Amino acid sequence: MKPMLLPVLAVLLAAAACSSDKSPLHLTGVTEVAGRQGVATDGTCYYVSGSTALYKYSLDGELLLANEQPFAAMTGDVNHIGDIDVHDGEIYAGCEYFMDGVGENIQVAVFDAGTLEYRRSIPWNPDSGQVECCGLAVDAARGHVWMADWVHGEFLYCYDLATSAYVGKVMLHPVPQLQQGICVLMGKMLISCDDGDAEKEEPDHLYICDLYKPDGTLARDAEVRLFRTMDDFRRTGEIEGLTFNPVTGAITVLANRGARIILGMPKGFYEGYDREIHELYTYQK
Ligand SMILES: [Ca+2]
Ligand SMILES: [Ca+2]
Repeated sequence: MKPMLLPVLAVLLAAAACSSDKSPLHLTGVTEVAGRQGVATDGTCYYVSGSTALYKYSLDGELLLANEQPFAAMTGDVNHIGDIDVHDGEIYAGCEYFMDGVGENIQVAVFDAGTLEYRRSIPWNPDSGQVECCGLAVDAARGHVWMADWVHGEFLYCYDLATSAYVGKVMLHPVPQLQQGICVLMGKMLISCDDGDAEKEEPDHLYICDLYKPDGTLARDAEVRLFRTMDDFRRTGEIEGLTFNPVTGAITVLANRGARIILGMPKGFYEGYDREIHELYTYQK
């Protein structure tokens, strides 16, 4: 185990052992960004996804680079990016053509983290049953990349990082509703869910589960537990992607506020807002 991962593991284990009210994670900073979908960090900068764009920020929140034509070099129709991850100098982005409640041409699109240019894709296996990709996570230690499904959230779907082969899926119990982002560390999966209704000022939540058996193979089922109630956003809204900082052990979550989103459709703004604000909330033990 790398020494730098020890504080990260300590955060995970301590937080998982606590109820949401006793979570040891506290808010250390809020940074406004341009994207509304996902976030990833390698400890040196933040990568942020909008629905149709990728951005690179310094850890202080300075915009360093943008790619607002990320689909130009990709094969087939693509119109949506969900949550993202970063691994070994590359951004992994859950991409698809989303229309009428289902995704087509679902893929893990890989971009150069230095230039934000498209490199290649891991295609989805339609026979897996997955019909949408809201987010993904790279488990570098196990050589896997996982995809989550906003429409049918019963399963998480696993692909081989080296060969792109479909490995299998793990069933979630209970099923987290309206998943948005996922993030893996030490075989545990954190899941962000937009399950609080902003109309009723309900907070959204993070959940945690184990995806592997002790022998390292995929579990058939995973028990999902509440990790944290996100009741400290500046206004209730839409939680999106999330990431770990592998250097500091901080958890960063992207959240949107201000826009009224009813059944997934924008319906104007809440009082005091004339636009939707996208922010990174960072938490540390
Ligand atoms: Ca999303
Ligand atoms: Ca919400």
